[in-house]
Amino acid sequence: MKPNGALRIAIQKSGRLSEGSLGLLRQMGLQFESYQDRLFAQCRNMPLDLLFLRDDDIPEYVQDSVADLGIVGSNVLDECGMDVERLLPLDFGFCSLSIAVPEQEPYKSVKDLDGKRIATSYPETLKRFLKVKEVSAEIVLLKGCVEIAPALQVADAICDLVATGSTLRTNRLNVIETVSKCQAILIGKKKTTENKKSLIEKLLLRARGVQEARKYKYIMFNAPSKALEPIKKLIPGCKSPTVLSLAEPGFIAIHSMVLEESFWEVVEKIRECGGTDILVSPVEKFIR
Ligand code: PRT
Ligand code: ZN
Repeated sequence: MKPNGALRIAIQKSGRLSEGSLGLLRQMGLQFESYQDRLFAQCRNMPLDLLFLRDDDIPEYVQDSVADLGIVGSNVLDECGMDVERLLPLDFGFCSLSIAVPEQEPYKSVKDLDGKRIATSYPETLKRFLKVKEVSAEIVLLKGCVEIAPALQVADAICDLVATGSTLRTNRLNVIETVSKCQAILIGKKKTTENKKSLIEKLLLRARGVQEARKYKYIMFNAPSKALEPIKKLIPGCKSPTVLSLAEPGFIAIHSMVLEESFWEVVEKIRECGGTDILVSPVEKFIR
């Protein structure tokens, strides 16, 4: 593949981060085709090429300037020790790297694992964690199926990624310690040209815009004019809510952004203040 001067972003070809990565890039307004068996795609509306790779290879490709940007799990990044810039946590691919033990075992914390064996695919991250906790345990390196190590008596405990927790439950394992909270992260190479830097800034602004939008709902409703003051306290909006007068005297329409996490509590209080006809819509982009 010849370099064409375009910025290159590496994303996971097929796996847990693929859908989130593609979805984010599309919401950032990038137009491209992606097919399962392709390793490369050109953006139609921006000088940007996409590389589809195995997640473990992405940090090295970015460090070695094969790609300018990459999307990878923070767990992979912590483990590989590559020298890259962490540009933006992306709010998807959430999981935690956790230490778990068989249900019937008496271990309550990592301290109880002194002198024991812990199976993991994350030896470097675990080594650092054990050092901080002053625990001396043998690390058993496994590339996959870490969860069956205790049943096979290959290890006394495991250190693996947990998302829903169902793998642990199936294998009758309990978490006793969280080593790190992980999510997808946008990384970039340490040094880049001025041209590429300004394009990266543009992409970061878009990515933040998409992320911010996901946190909010846009809400519109009617209320008696006298309820404006208490309602303003409930929904401060960006600066303050938009207030429009209705044809019927004594009534107003209010528009505002509401945080998704407190949305239902706010709606209940708006109703208590006399708010009615509440319309809610998703926010597609939100640029501060
Ligand atoms: O082929 P390639 O090397 O690219 O993919 P991969 O198989 O190495 O990675 P993949 O697709 O499994 O994971 C990619 C990234 O997704 C990881 O590096 C994490 O950042 C993130 N992620 C989020 C997870 C999970 N959740 C997750 N649950 N990665 C792996 N798991 C595994 C975990 O190892 C365990 O086996 O899922 C199992 C536990 O899941 P629950 O839901 O049963 O708890
Ligand atoms: Zn991998």
